[in-house]
Amino acid sequence: MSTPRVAAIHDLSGFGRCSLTVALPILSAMGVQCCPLPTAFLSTHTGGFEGFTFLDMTDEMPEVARHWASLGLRFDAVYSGFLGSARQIGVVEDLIRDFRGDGVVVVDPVMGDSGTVYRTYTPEMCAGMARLARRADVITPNLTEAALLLGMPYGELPTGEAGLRSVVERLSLEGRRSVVLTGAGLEPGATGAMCFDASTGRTEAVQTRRVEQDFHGTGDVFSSVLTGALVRGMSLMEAAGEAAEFVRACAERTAAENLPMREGVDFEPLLGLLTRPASSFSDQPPHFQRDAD
Ligand code: PXL
Repeated sequence: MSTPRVAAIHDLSGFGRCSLTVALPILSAMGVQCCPLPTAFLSTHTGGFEGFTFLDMTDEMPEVARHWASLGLRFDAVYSGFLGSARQIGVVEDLIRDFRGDGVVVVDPVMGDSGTVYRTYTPEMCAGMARLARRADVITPNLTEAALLLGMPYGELPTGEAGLRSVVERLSLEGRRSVVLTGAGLEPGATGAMCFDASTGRTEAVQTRRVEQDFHGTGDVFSSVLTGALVRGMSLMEAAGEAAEFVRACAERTAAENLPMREGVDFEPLLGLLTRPASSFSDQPPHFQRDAD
């Protein structure tokens, strides 16, 4: 199998582990080539830091797309996340049209968390994100983003297993789009995702132990593992299970270390969990060079 290739359309934040600084190492560890297309360059992410810089890359993005098209590039997935301007919605729609081919389109409709919209997101951007999400094969909203996509107040989102099932089914565009709703716990002490798989028409939950502390960027970690697993041929449910377990392992480790929430999860030492041993890439036994006697 040739190395799968993903176009990753997210911001690059210098400090605070999210978006591209998460997607690049995770996809690489999974044996997937990650081609970054930054939507903005920030000194840090916008959650919990004051005075961050923000360089909007909107004008550069169509130029990158033009060059990629001239090279005849194709991607096994187009994977988008945090966007830097309302105008980028149209740019990403064009990118999806031009590069989706037979690949999968994963849109993480990044807009907010814990009932609050992120600082740089305007109502126009949120409306645009809902439009962009219509082009996706798979969307990965958290509960806040699900409420925004459904146009309902966060506090009125249905809860419990039946409620969460109804949310993903309503978000599925009558069964045409897969939905992985993150941060969906079915009982105290559990968390995970409620998933609607458009290829089977089934709704199922994946659950794991909940780490009580929240960390920045876990949605990006989750969606990056999910995208890598999908392009490596896993089913949606298997991919969601991998993503949920990796996020849990990262959050457990980070909670034990008492790191500040805004620094994200300390995932780097755990990247090996996503990598198959090098020997599994070969049917030859390892060859050792011996010194001549
Ligand atoms: O993790 C989502 C995210 C991505 N990128 C930037 C952010 C956030 C959330 O705050 O600020 C720049």
